[in-house]
Amino acid sequence: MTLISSRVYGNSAEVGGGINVRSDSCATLTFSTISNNSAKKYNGGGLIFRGDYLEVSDCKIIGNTTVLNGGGLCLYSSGFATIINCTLSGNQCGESYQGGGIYIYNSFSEITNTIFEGHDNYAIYESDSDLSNLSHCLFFNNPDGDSNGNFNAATNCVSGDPLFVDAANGDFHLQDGSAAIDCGTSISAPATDMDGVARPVDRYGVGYDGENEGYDIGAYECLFAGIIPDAPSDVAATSATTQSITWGWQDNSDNETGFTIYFTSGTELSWTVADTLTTNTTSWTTSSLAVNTQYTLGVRAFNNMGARYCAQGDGWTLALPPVAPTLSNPTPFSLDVTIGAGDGNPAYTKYAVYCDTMGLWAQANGTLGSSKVWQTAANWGTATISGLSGGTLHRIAVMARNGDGIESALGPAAEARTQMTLTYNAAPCGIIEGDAVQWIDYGGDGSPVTAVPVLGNFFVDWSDGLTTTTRVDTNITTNLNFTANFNPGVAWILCK
Ligand SMILES: [Ca+2]
Ligand SMILES: [Ca+2]
Ligand SMILES: [Ca+2]
Repeated sequence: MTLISSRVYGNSAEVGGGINVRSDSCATLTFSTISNNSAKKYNGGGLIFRGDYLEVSDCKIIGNTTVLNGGGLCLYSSGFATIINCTLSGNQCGESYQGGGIYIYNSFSEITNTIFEGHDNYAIYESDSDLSNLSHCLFFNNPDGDSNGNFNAATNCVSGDPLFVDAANGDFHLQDGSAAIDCGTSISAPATDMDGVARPVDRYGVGYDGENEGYDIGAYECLFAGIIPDAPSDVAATSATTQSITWGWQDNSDNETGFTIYFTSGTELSWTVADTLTTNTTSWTTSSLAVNTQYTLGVRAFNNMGARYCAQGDGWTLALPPVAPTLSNPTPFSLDVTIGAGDGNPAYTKYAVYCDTMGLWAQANGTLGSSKVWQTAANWGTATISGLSGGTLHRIAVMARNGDGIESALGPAAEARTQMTLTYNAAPCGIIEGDAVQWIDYGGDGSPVTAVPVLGNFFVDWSDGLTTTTRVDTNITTNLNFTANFNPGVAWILCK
């Protein structure tokens, strides 16, 4: 089951007042509110989970009730549940039962970056020991205790007023000064909050400060509108050479002190500051880069109050034009092509092979076509390009493209001549002894052939006027075709 941007409100059932996820099931809930549901006979006011895998993120679970255990949620003999960046408030279990917010029985769970406010009989109650991890959660106003302590780990949790904007009327956004601000972890945190606001917004001097810090606990990230600069957007490479990339972005703030630049190869942004730029800067160039390589740029706008998330974009340097290929093994209709080594491009660079004389591109199977086919040099290997005209000096060149699909110029062409065909035919009443069809390199010599008449007939001449029965053609520079003629002798009628 997947529940996105939904509201489950005011339902009742014997078990699992709002949602009942039964065994052998999985469920994902995000951007959703489960409120004012009630379980009239058993566990799980808002939701009971007895399946294999549950993920609840960026959700509000508010004011649900049950007569037994788990006012908000009940995890009951289930597989694994992960609950992250949720806000639980005012859920209630039955009197003399446990877990106003969450009740966990014989289940594994990971509960992170979540607010528990206004629950009695423990905000979280785990009936077993050491099956669940609890970290970076906020507890406030849970009179019987935050948890019964049976957690495998409970780390980095905080106490304090979340300062909801207006909980009584269902507004669980955080106000400036909330104890939830910047006390969450970035690990596994959803990229946006329940409103779709990108995390994190780091308020300097509050909670965790620094790069990739400032994640709030709960379903909402506190925005500090007008205080902390809005993040830039549209980070992208605007131009590139084989060794440099110029980046651009949109400056969305009018209150920034400057921009912090992060730069790395690959797509995983390493949180190392590469540069700091002044107000209203919208471009940055970096050089001395590797050829045909992907890089990522991150940009944060900051002032003395803080910074929002890091906007990111990636781009590629260009591929170098290839060197000339190596041509070998000519036949009258094909050449073998090997892409030249040492052009300076990385091995994952893709190439297309162009036959200048035919005006066509090599296809993956070696035939020629009008469209480019891109493969690495290793994938091309030694490709036999067929469909070439015989006895022709062919020019073959190679083009490279980078990982972003930007093509280089064609490299220099290599030249090689396809072979010539030397063909000997016999007119009626005779045969050819020797190789009647010969493939000859340009300027090469053929092997001897002899015109032999059928018994009772006589050899006359070859079609080029030669009268010796045996001939050897030499210094072949074009396709040649000769026919041996025989006389109409006694047996002519028979053999015709
Ligand atoms: Ca902070
Ligand atoms: Ca924050
Ligand atoms: Ca600005």
